[in-house]
Amino acid sequence: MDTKTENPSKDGEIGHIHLISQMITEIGSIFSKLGFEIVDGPEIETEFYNFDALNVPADHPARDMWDTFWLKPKSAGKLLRTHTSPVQVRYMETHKPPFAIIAPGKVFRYEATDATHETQFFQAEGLMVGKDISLSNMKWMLSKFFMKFFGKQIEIRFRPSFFPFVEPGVEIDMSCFKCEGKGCNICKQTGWIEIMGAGMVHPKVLESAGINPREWQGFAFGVGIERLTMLRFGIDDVRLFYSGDLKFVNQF
Ligand code: 2U9
Repeated sequence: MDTKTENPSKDGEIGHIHLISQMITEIGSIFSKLGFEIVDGPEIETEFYNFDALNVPADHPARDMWDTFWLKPKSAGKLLRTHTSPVQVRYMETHKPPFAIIAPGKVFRYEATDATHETQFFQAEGLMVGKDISLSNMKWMLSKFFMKFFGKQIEIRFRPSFFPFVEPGVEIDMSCFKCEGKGCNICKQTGWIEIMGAGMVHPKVLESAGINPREWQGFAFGVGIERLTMLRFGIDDVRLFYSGDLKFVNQF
């Protein structure tokens, strides 16, 4: 063997793409085929893009929905984004409707970790703005997404909910992909699984990004990528993704 040209770094096993990265790619590809453009933006954001532009005023109790990491000094108004919505606000400011975008990305919440909460996690948020867009358009779109992601027909249902940036706001349940509604341990015997939040974009949010809400409407939704992945693969603790345990990572 010619020892001079031997490359020890080529020996042994090579790594592979982390499960969450695989899922981000897959989610992006499903929505691309549905006509959505994939967009991204900064992880350090301003209070304006993360909160004010989304109809979450300072000193309003709604802000308490997001436990925020502020950069010092807090008075400078910089933070780690608590959702990827600011990406979509920036997009709306610079693009004319109609459009459909999906913003996957890392978000941060200043809260205690447990089996279903991490201080850093990934979200995908979608936004479609056009003429006469309604919640039925969203229901069709999301049903297609779930069918492709879980590989089978899935029913979805809406329950009324509140998020400051949408009106009306809904919480979305999917029919249990495991028992198909009969009741099992995954859906806690209900046949339904809470999976995402969504709604019609609040007129104030469109307006603050320079879009006339009397002319254009839009739906928006947000989903946790780890949560989707845990359901699909039957993973019971979100902390496993980032534990660095190769016995876990190498299964996917
Ligand atoms: C714009 C306007 C509206 C995005 C939305 C939710 C409801 C929601 C959560 C799901 C689980 C966050 O990851 S999570 O904790 N999200 O419930 N997200 S409506 O609404 C938008 C986004 C952008 C401009």
